[in-house]
Amino acid sequence: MKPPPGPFRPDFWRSPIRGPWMTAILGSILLVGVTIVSVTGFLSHAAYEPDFPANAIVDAGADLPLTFNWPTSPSWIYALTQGLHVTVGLATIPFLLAKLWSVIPRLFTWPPVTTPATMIERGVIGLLVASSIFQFVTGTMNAQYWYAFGFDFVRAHYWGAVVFVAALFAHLVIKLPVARRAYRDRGVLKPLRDDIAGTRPEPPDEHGLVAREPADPTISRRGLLGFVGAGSLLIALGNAGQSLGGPFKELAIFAPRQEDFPVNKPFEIVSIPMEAVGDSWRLKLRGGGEEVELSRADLLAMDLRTEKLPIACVEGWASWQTWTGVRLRDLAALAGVDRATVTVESLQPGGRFRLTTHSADAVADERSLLALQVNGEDLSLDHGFPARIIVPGVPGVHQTKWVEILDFEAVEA
Ligand SMILES: Nc1nc2c(c(=O)[nH]1)N[C@H]1C(S)=C(S)[C@@H](COP(=O)(O)O)O[C@H]1N2
Ligand SMILES: [Mo]
Repeated sequence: MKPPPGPFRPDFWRSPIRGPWMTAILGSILLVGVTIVSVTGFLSHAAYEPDFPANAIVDAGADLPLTFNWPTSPSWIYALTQGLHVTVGLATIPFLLAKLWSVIPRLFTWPPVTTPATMIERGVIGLLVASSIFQFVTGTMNAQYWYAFGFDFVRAHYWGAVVFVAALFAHLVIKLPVARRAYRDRGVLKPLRDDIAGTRPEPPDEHGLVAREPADPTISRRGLLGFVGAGSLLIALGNAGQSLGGPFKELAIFAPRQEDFPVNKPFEIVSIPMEAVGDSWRLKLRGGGEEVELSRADLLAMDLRTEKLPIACVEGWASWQTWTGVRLRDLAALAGVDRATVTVESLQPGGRFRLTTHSADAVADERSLLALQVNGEDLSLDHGFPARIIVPGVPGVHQTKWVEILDFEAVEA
């Protein structure tokens, strides 16, 4: 069957550096990147547990598969895992594009399928390409605060990841022998020694990657990898600072949040009436016996603690501030319970973050605060006045602002 004209003709693709070795080396680098991104992504899911308030970081959820009590130490654990997820994710994009470039003639194979085996192989590739593009596009959009999708990002990105990992696994099983052969025949790094003048096409292959009628080289293989690697490094350097915080923030020229202490959701958009945060505000403690009500003055008269702790947002930024407030475990004791989880309810009338549950370990951690002040001053309305949660190590989504109710639930010690 004669292929249609254009890219379906094998002589259309002429790059002299396409071939199994080129694809293998790009795939190997990509594999390192997507492994880091996948592991940290699933960890983030376990830490975030988006099904508030049935939140898997509470002990009650610990018997579900893939859930565990996310640790509170070190306090920067989530800033690290999520910083890696976002930064490595973004820095992997140039390698993803280069890898797709290296195999693009395969997209136009004619006829598209010949045997049931090629049908399966191409189905796997289709899923892999579609899910990786979906993951990288939605992830980048989310980290850039561009919520243009008409679907729930958290769920879609999670299920996209499940499809991606499954397709990647199948792809590895199918393609590992091809990569190994390319490395065995060409050497793992040997082709990087050639300059442009010494760059020769790989020998003809049965996969159709090597050009039938190669053009003269305009870039060496190491030139291509250097170019892609430099792009990747630039993206990494321009973003990593947002997760490192402090002086490194200055370097985060590509990050959407340039300020030292970002506001995730400003007070004015969460529809909390001004009266609710005025003098009549009372914190309600539940769980033991009768409900306990405390004013801000009551709280400020308690044993106050000051801790320097980060807010680490799922979207990649982290911000270290010095918080002052009352320990959650002191409030649990006031409510009349000892070891307990706490479900936090915000004054915010709607939205995903109005309810959060923290594990008993988080409540017991002496650094976990109901914060009243930050950096020596009263919290601003945007940062959660009259009171907010600050728990070390957890994602920012659990650092509930404008707290109204702390509902403790005793657990077996
Ligand atoms: N009630 C409420 N609390 C909230 C949020 C929210 O939307 N509503 N956003 C959370 C998220 S996603 C983050 S990252 C932090 C950001 O805190 P900041 O605005 O003080 O920096 O607040 C958390 N607490
Ligand atoms: Mo966040």
